[in-house]
Amino acid sequence: MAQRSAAESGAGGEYGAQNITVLKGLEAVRMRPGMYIGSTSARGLHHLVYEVVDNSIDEALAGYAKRVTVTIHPDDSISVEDDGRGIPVDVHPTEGLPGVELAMTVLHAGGKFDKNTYKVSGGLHGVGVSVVNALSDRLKVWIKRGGKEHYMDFARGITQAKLAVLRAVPARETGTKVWFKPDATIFQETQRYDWTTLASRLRELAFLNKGIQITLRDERPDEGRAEAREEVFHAEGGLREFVQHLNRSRKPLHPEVVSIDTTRDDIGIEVALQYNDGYADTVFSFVNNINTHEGGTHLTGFKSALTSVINKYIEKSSSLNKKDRELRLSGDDVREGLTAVLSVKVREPQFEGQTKTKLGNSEAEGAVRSVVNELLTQYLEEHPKTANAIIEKAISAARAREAARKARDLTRKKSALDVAFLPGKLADCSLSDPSLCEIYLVEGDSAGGSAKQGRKRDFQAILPLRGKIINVEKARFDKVLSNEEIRTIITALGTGIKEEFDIAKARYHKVIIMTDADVDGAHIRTLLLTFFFRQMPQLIEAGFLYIAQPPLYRVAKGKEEHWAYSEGERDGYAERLGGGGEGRGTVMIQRYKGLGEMNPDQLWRTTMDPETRTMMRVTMEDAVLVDETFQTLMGDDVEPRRQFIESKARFVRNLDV
Ligand code: 0RA
Repeated sequence: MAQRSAAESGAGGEYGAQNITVLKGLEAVRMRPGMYIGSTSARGLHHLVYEVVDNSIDEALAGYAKRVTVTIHPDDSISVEDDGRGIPVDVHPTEGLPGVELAMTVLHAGGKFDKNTYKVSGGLHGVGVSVVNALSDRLKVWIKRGGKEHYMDFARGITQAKLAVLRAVPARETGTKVWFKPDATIFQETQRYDWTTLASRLRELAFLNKGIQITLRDERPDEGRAEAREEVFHAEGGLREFVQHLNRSRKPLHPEVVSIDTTRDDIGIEVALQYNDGYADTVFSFVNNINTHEGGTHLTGFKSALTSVINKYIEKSSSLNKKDRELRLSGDDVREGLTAVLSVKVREPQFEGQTKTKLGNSEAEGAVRSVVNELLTQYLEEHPKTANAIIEKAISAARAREAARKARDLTRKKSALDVAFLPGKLADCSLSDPSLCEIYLVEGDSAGGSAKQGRKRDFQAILPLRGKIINVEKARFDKVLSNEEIRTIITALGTGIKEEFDIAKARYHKVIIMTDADVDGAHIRTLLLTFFFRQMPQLIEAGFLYIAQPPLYRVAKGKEEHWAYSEGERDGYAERLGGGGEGRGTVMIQRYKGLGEMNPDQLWRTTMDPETRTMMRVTMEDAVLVDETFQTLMGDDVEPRRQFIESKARFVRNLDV
């Protein structure tokens, strides 16, 4: 409602029928922003930038723009500038408004005035820059085109200044600059842009779209830094460089990155891969620059072709003995130690799945499969050294798995993960509806004891973890499975694992990691997150994984007590209690190093009571960033890990509240 009255009184004069339609459209965006940008949390705030950047990337992919610059201004407003053709400014023959005004005020107007341009952005983004306009307190656009600089101004989606020419410029100077300030009444949770989040997405875009130069500037003042922070992302090597970057702290098994870049059936297909000496499989897939966390047809095509090509190569290898030649490798075998990026560009992507990040287009499967089949076969034939390194790795993976299979009594292994054999230390809840139930994975017996006493036993289960949790980044799957704590967790969750994983069998819809607020706690939390990220990503995708937030301090005076979750909060409470001067007694500040220091009632009130607790939900929003984080944390380099753990709180970046 507020926007309508603003429109009526706003500059710009008469409003005809078409303007009312426009207002209704943008009003809908302001009423239900989540429908258009997913959420109004930090994630949605950053989405605004990606939306505007996507338009510039499209202009670059069409062959016109070479540079994109994103600037974070001191007030957390953003500008995105490119050197493309400039958004059209001529008046649309039927709509009666300049192209730029249509783009900024009509939902999905993006390609309307330029049907021939091949637009790749879509799906999660691609809702159109008008959505950014609707959700910005203010948005301004400058366009250099046809020897003139044009300007328009909007407030909450409503035109404030009609298109005007500011000045003459040399005709060869063209481009678009969009500046916007997100509306704080919409983005109530946070208005602050995170450098690392933006940098990681822009770096990814530079890898995915070779040749484009993307600059990120941060003009916000920072202690000890006079100059604006700036980083330029630019990858002439595209996906090859992406894979090198992902493998930078891993040991590659062959020097060159294998890559494919071609078009089939109107689908652009790019693949790059390189094996390393680790055990994890790190395969990222993208469709039109969007990370397809849930995979889809393109990924299926890639995986099946990879398995088939490697099996065929082994079959034909005269250098192998007969026994090896007859091996049949599984998908897991051929993906052990694999780092790969698959990027496809599809004209009309169909996104499916829970988070709409799964490609549904059936034609993509066959196109990717046949391209990878042909070109990877050819590559291996032409590069026997690389081929040998790859098949050696895959054969050793298959051998290890087979040996482990034989050594283990299969039926016993199965029953050990069966819910009928629930671990004795699990204090289960009494309700049986999983959607109501939650399980706390608690570090240590003493905290486990407090949690058991403090919990509501009808819906809260407690699983104390006391042994060492294996680092899944450094061990093969069967070794991971032999880890006592991991088996206990899998059994308690009831979902099974790997091929047998079934989210429908989850016994709890909230799995809550609760560890101490110290270095050891951060380490255990990281080990658990790594396990879930690598072995049960579906649990994270379903939104079932959480991190408990126990308080760091108790600030009390007399009968009044407060729980502080940061030093700032602690000081705030201390000042309030101390400054009042009226109450008797002194202000007591107690620091909680471990959960075990809280009594059961305190643990319940501060950390476990659904009415009052704060928890962080773990998301897969940026799997690439998460992968990097885990590499830093779990890889062989000790120093970055030490630094990282000591600055514990950084972890929060990968988590959504
Ligand atoms: C459609 C047509 C043309 C340019 C653009 C869109 C365009 C949009 C954006 C958004 C940000 N930067 C942009 N750069 C270009 C040009 C059509 C023509 O010149 O014939």
